[in-house]
Amino acid sequence: MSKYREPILKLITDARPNYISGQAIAEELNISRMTVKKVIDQLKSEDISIDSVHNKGHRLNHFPQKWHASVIRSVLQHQSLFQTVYAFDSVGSTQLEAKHRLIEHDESMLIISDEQIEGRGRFKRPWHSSKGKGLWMSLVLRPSISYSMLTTFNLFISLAIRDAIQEYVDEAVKIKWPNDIYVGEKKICGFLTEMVANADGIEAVICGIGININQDETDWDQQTRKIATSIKIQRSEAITRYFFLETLISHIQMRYTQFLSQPFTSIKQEYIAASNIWNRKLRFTEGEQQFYGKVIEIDDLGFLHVVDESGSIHRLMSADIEL
Ligand code: BT5
Repeated sequence: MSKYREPILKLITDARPNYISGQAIAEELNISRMTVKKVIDQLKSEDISIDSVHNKGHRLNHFPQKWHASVIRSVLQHQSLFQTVYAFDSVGSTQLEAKHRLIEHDESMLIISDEQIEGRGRFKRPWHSSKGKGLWMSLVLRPSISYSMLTTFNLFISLAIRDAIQEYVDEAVKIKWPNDIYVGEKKICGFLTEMVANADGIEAVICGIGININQDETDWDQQTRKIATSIKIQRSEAITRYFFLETLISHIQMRYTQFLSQPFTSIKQEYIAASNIWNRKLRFTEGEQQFYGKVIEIDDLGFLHVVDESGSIHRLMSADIEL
């Protein structure tokens, strides 16, 4: 594969919706027009639809079906959340890929894949990651913060994800504390945050996000069908994943900046209004312990206060909640 594949695809995506001439690409990259033509022919033989017109040049007709790092870089060129993008056709899990890359890199990264063979939720539960249908990604961030500050990270990020999905879905999108996003009684997104620390403090925060985008119910087994929904199911039409990614990253960037500079109390009312855990009896699992109860409040540090059936109060930092 030519080393000019990525830069040429980025230049063509940057020029969208206009054409860019072969001459302009050749000059920009200091290569021959013949090389440009060869690489563009190669791109066209993949899933990339490029319109080439004599005297005008080349134009990206529509976004590819698959993730391409250079197209992502072009679409997200104004963000400052991460420096490096890795896009894969298939991986075990983007979380694992992220962890492997931590050793070689010390910058922030976006790692995304069309498919995960072994996508994982919390406690190693399987995460259904059908090929080309969802958004399976891990964000590696490098905040200079203390351990104690990290407890509110999920709360800020969940608002970002909720807001992004809400831009695409009419029905109310809600947060199920601490790390699920729901539409009605069905889960549209799950995410998890892992921390890598050394003696000096937090080395990296790896946030793995799974969002169901273009799945139909038939993409899932009977069990998952009962509990999951997707943006396509909600809208009755598929969407362009690149546009959704752009929306999501801009919300995450905004909330991440907030997280670094403001306490949870600054978003607490917004968070409460966006949550679906109020005024209902829920089943809680925290470690070995299981009980039914009702949420009384979420405190200023993001802990959940729950009263169980015997009247005892539990203060939870994390738990599994069944609606
Ligand atoms: C989560 O775990 O909800 C976190 C999921 C994080 C997935 C992302 S994808 C990118 C990155 N790479 C990874 O390997 N993981 C992250 P948890 O709260 O444990 O929920 C898991 C449960 O959700 C499963 O036991 C199923 O019941 C359900 N589930 C599995 N796949 C689903 C899907 N696609 N949509 C909705 N629910 C699903």
